[in-house]
Amino acid sequence: IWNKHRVKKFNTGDEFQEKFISHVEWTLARSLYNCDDLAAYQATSESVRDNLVIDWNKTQQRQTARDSKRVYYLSLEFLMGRALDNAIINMQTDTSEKDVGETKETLTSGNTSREMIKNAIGQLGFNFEDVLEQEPDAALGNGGLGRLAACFVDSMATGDYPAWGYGLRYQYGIFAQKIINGYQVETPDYWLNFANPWEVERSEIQVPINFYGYVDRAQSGSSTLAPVDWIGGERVLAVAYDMPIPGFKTSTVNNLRLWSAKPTTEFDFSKFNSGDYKNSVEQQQRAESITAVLYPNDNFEQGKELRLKQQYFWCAASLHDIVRRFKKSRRPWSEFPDQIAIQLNDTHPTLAVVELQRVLVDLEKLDWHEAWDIVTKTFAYTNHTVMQEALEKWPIGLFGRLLPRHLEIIFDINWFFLKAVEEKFQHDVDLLGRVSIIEEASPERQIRMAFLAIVGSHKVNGVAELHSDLIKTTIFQDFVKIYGPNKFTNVTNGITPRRWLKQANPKLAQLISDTIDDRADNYLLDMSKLTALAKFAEDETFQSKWNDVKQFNKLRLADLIKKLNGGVDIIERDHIRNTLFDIQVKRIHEYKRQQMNIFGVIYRYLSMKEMLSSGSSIEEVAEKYPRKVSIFGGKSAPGYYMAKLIIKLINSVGDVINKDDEIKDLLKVVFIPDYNVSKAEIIIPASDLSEHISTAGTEASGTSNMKFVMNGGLIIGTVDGANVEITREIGEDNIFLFGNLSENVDELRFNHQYHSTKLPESLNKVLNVIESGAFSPENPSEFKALTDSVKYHGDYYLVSDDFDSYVATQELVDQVYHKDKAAWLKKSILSVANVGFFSSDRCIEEYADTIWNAEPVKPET
Ligand code: 26Q
Repeated sequence: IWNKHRVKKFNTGDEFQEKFISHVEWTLARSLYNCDDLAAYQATSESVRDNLVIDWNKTQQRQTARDSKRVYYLSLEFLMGRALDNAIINMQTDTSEKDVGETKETLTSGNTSREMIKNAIGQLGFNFEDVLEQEPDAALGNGGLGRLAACFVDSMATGDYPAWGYGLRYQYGIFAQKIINGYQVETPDYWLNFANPWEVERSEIQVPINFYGYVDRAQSGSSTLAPVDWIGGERVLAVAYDMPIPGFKTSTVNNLRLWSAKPTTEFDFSKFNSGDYKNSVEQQQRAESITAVLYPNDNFEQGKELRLKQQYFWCAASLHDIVRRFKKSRRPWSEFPDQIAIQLNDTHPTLAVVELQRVLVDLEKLDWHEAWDIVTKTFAYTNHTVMQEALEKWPIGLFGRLLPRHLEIIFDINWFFLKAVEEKFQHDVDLLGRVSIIEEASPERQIRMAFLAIVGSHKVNGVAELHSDLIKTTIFQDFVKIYGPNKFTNVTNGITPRRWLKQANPKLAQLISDTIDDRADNYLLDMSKLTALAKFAEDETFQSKWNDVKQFNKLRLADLIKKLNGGVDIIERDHIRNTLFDIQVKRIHEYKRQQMNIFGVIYRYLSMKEMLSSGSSIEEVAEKYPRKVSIFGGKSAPGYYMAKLIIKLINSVGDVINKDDEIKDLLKVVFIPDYNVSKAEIIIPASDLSEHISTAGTEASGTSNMKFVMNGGLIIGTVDGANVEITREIGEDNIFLFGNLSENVDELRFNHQYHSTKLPESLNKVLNVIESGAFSPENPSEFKALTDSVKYHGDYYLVSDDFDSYVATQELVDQVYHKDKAAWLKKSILSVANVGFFSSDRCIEEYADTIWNAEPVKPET
């Protein structure tokens, strides 16, 4: 009977419409007469989801039946963005050729899934793009690390890996940014305001999680390593919410499981009986605060108890789930690491290491060493930063109160680790203190989570070559000595070309598939196919088509900017074709040096004004400083004073420059509020030039650099993070590098500290003008903290050391862009031709081969 009534996928435009209407009428309980864009979005999503659900169930069945090694990606952040368009694109199921001319309206005709649904929705009276626009971003992340996790789950599904993501279902994702009087103002992200068609609540999967309480040694007697009981003092439930993760051109649909906190059904009867009903209920409700909000810090750690609670809640629930699934296989514990690989996305999930040890020793009664062997073979750790302020440390007082048993286990782990180190390096007296997981700090000892993650893992990787080298020679140097160099490895980051090329830039994707004769978009799975573009790099007709695509995307961004600016154009539309779009969008951070960018803009502006006042004509000015718009976007952590001041400075400079008629629209400054994934999809394809200008050695990898290159934008950048490998892949003629190298950073910083270094004349001029109040007449000292940082506080980010080479390189950019458009287009085409390495598919394959030892589970064809 089950077979007779089997649910069916829609496969044609007609069948889609039937589903759509049934969802409008039944699921949404609406009629066609009050079906607005939002309802159309919901009905479309429900319909597409129905197709996914069928494959999702099959995938889980298949992976269970095959019983091969599974991968779990633990990340506190998944910056997914929108799901609908991605799901539709990934629905392309086969590799058949697209019919040119006549579009076959079925899902099996290759490239047409998107067009098919677009047409079907059009016939129902809706505009496809408007419908897609209704979806709020799933913004459960801060920036690079969270978006990386999102690209990874996409690639893991696409590569048919049996892999799940585990994270938290925050009620509020990263805050929405408003700009009021030039200042960032944070407002809550109400992403769950309307029903979310992309999640399934698994209300039957509820894991009890304990906090606080005490350790009861009754069962262990005096022996230290024996199992003990942890009697928790507070208990909440973790409820699973699942999101389907479809692969591209495969029926594999993986799972992203996000945990949500809710009160237990147990009731505090002592309070209740004492008549304190209200208080008792209120305390229970507080459980929900654990998953209420994402911490909005990027690359900065703050030792807050609620954050630690989030981490444990999530690690304990995920591990419980993983162990439960393993136990169903009835295999011996020794096979756990053969069946399971767990990847730690930074140190945020390091408690999972401790929790697994606790489960094995205290609950499953394994011998300590046997358990520890299983643990270390299971986990691997990815580091994303070398910056001290981002390294997680927990004061043992706070930690021990919340997780008393885990603190004991950490001390034991540390004891065995140090003992082994001592045996091996008897002569090195300082070593033990340097590598101890417990830092002897005042006022209190702290747990160094990165060291715990290293000790608890069999592999540690950085995210770009330079970064992986740096961690081996700086923060983890001693551990290389202890474990040997093979424990430390590199996996250079990547991005998914489905979202960042096909979805964000349909025009370029179309031009590529036409040009390399790949109508079924197989290049999105094998990016080496893009090298076939190289032979058109100097072809005039092709260059002109390439340029038309860029022009289209620049207009699309100009439309967005106009909309955000209350319907008023900032960019001169008639001149867009010869306006250089210079873009820096990413989290605002001193190390990313948006301040250097805006100082450079000010310098350009002052130079233009000087030319004019010393008698040059506007044509002469335009010759030297051709048309350009500087576009910024990004959020500051709410408590990060300097970053917020940088935002204000950018907006204030924009206010002055944008209304200066004397320079005749030759220069504009735009700050796009509320930069997020869906805005990135519009912004990135529109760039001629993007800025990746971090102080050398500070940006672990960067991933937007890859996104810009994949969309035909050129880069101005420092020799930092993945810029190094981008240069190697696309060729040094095709990137504008400048600035000091990471090996000189320490010395330069030392000089600033101990000798009075002289500012370059150019930068001095800029800082003086800022201090004069030119951009803040009502408060001339408004930006003092920014100018003082360079002048008097050691210029930690080396703006003064890189400024002149930055300005000179910008002038070189102008000359190539405006004097030799063919050369520019050639660089752009060659960049895309050679960007293939940066597909996250390559990256996931490297993790699978060198760290997880996991194989794909292919759907039967
Ligand atoms: C830690 C403790 C408490 C609260 C917050 C945090 C926290 C949150 C987010 C610490 C760090 C982050 C995010 C870090 C991050 O995004 N790093 C970036 O990772 C990218 C992917 O590997 C790299 O490309 C970037 O270079 C790196 O900055």
